[in-house]
Amino acid sequence: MTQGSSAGQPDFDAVIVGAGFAGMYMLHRLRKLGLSVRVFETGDGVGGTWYWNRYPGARCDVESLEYQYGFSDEIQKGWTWTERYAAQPEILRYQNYVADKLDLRKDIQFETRVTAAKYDAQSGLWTVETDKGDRLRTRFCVMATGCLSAARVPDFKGIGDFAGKWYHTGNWPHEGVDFTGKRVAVIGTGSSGIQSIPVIADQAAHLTIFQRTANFTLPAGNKPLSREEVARTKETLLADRERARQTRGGLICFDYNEALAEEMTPEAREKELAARWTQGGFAFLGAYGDLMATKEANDIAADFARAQMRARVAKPEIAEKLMPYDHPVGVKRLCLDTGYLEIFNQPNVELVDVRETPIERITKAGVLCGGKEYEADAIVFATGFDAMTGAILGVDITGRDGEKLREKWAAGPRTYLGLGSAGFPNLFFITGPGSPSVLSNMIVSIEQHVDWITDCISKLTSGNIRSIEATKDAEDAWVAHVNELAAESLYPQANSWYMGANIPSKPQVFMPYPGGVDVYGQKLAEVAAADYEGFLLGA
Ligand code: N01
Repeated sequence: MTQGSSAGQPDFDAVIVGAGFAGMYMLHRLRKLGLSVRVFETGDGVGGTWYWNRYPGARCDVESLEYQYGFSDEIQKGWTWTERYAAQPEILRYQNYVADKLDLRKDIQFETRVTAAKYDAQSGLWTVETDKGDRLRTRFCVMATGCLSAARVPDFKGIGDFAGKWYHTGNWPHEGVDFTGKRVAVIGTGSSGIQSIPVIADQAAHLTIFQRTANFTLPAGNKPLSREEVARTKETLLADRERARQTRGGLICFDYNEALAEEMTPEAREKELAARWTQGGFAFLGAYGDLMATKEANDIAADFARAQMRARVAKPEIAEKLMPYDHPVGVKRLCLDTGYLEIFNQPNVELVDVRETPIERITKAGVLCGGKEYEADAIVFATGFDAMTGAILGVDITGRDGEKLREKWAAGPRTYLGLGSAGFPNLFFITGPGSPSVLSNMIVSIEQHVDWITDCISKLTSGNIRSIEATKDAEDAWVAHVNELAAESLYPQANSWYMGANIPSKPQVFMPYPGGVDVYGQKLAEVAAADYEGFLLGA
């Protein structure tokens, strides 16, 4: 436990909250600057999202060869991915390999949750408190808390009455769960549900799936990577990463077709959609230039996707229930699955549409829905996260004038560039709301932010500048800009976690920046080159 040093003196130059991909790289960069750094991490190991999400079937939906750090040739050359889409255990092993390689753990305090951070304008220091009783001062505070890390179980009545065991996909027991011979209920059919359901269906005696929104899903096409593919990437990764930064999504595994839907013949469109559907992954959303921009263009792709999905389910009435009709394709996170729709052809699998018959409560024996009790020995909540803001606001953050971040963000997050918030000096968010984050390859966006924050802190320390803080004007303009871009897109047409719509009490604001990693990166560079225009530098 660390108790603060004498008044006015920091205990550490920087505190980083979280030891996932973002916190690990931030630690590495700040240490290289010669700063003293302490990382606090709730888990007992590194990994963040990949430490917690150990549910059966958990796998990344970005290809392994792109979902890795791109800052060190030595690190990437020393690691060999085995599958096109890495499973959670392999990603966690990779993160531990990086932690070993960079000797990161000596500066990480595990099993410690940061509970509060308060800025003192006089000393220019943050006081950080933890659930283990630490209380220390730091000059810089970096929230590397992840976008999808605050797991959320909905407020169902009666959970406490349930006689069996229940689990949340985002907080899965480390020892694993054996569902063999059990009656299992899964609530939620987003990415986590769609990945875990086929594995659970293989084990369970009976599986009941409670679906509120049918989702677009396409076969992941996972496969072992060939030696040649891996070897090729080892030669090109650093250049590939540079190219990825110049793309919309931080990915180079596919290109966007710039032609508009109406400029293509129906045959050419069909061919393009089919090729991208077979390729797997997010390539499908780049089949033509206006696929994510106009409803008419999107409808063509959505019809195509539904036809592909329908063909995988034997019974037409079940297939129909699994068809997403209420939102354009791609505006909720597109799901990649391995055998998801086919499991509805199994006799031990039952689908309950909770829009037709809402869940009334959890009972001692299972789930009461539409007046019928579905008995279960175990319930899996694949119900998602308090996304993007949940983990940040989980810490009681108090800024320069005593303002609470929770209050400031009560009507939705307010940041400049997703990096900082006015009134909260020297507080940085990695992939915060207002940045491309969840709409991109997270590793590319994490590196983009960590590099920018490192350069910024380096300039402050070398220039004896005490603090940096977003101005209110720049922040207001940025929030308005993000809202305008979102309004011009199809994103607001879905009740998605991008909009905060999965949490009844959450304000509905589109949170990520939808303008692309390339455009955003350009903006970051311009701001830094213009002496941090839009930020206030304190002497
Ligand atoms: O969570 P989700 P997730 N009653 O919010 C339903 C990333 N990720 O953990 O859509 C009944 O998407 C909810 O219904 P609805 C990825 O970015 C990546 O699956 O709100 N149902 C929905 O079906 C992803 O998008 C990977 O109507 C309720 C589900 O629960 C993000 O994490 C893998 C309900 C929640 O889906 C989150 O995915 C996994 C209620 N009260 C996750 N409340 C990969 O890389 C919620 N639901 C592959």
